[in-house]
Amino acid sequence: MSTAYEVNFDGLIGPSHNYGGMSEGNLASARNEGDVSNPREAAIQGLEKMRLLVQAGLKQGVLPPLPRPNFDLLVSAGFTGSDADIIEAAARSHPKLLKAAYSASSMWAANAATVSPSADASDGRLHLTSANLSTMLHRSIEHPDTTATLISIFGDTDRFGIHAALPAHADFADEGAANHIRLCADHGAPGVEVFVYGRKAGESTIGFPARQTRLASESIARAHTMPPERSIFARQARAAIDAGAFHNDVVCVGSLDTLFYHEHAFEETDAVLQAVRKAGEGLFELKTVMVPEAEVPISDAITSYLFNSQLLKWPGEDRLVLLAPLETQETESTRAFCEKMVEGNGPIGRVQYVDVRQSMRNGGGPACLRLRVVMTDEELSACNQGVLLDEEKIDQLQDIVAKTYRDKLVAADLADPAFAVECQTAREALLDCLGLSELA
Ligand code: SUG
Repeated sequence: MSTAYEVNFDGLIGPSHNYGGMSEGNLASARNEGDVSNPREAAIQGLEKMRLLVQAGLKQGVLPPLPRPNFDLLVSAGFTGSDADIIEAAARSHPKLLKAAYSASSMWAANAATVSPSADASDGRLHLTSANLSTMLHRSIEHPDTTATLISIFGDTDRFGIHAALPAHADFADEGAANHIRLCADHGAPGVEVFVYGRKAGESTIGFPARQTRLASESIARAHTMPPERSIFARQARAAIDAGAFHNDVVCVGSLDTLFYHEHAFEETDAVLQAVRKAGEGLFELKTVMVPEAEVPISDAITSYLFNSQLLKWPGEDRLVLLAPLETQETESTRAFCEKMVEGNGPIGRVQYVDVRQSMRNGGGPACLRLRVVMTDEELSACNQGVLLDEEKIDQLQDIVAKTYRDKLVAADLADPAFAVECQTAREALLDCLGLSELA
């Protein structure tokens, strides 16, 4: 077994971060629609979270914001002429479409792709499949640029398998790592991958959309050459989706040998746990922390984002650390649960709170903001070094953000063609800093 690290690639929050109210079934997105956003503060909050991990000695990477507005979307909708003509016409006749074209939603990197480390895959390569995000229009436009970004970072095809998104049909709806859990003894050891889905292909559901299908999950497991005996398919509880858990990572997080989940996260919890234990026989002993509804009602789990936390092996600490949003500390039931949990002798020994409020108000907590990529030393050396962060690089990125991002943005601002130029200038400076100018 080679040494491997969990590298967290966070989505760098883009200059067009705004509260569009565009995600049905995501309660925070609906609640904050039309509010004034602060892209500068959002990006700084995200970078400070990355800094915390760098300071702890963890490996941290970053994914740049995607080009916004997405002119391909606007051109597909029949708008023509210069960039300014397109923006002005879209603002007049279809402002909602312009909002979608401007969405900074790629910040939620947990939805960028599904990742299977080389220790899991039969072909010994590290696999990433871009998510088609086909359920929400503003997210469905991410994947071509995401795939291009992944190719720029993980270009060595002998080591990395980068897969384009699945077909953009409802049967293949895929939201990436937000519905995927990897359990193992050690990051570099073979693991069991749990693919969580909300519906089957062809199945119609009522209520909030189920954004992941079993067919999509199975297709990804096949493409990643996952051994069937270490691939588990688990159904997300319908009640959780209807309560606002639009992704499984809103009610569950797993890391190493530990699964931290809400009582109502899965449709058949016992069967899921039993399948994981069986698949993990000889590899690891599953540890579970179940949060009962009686202590934390699912509605509190969703508003506080208790589970949308990063569960980390923190250098120098024996037990895992839960990096949770401040909202978890401010919600009585979740704070009380966390206090009790760390006093016990379970696998999670500390909870640390971080401020990612700008993202939270669109339904994205600490876990949404990062894509976990387990990488060996050789894989780390083979990837684009420019996206791996140290504090100096974080300072440089923060300087660019401070100089090029606005601190106030409302929907009406999107109608101004000058804002498109502003977004482009900011992105080019960021790409340059990250050694990714080829993406400009
Ligand atoms: O897809 N919000 C995102 C939040 C994604 C959170 N990701 C994870 N749980 N992994 C979504 O619903 C809202 C954008 C807006 O309304 O402006 C949004 O897209």
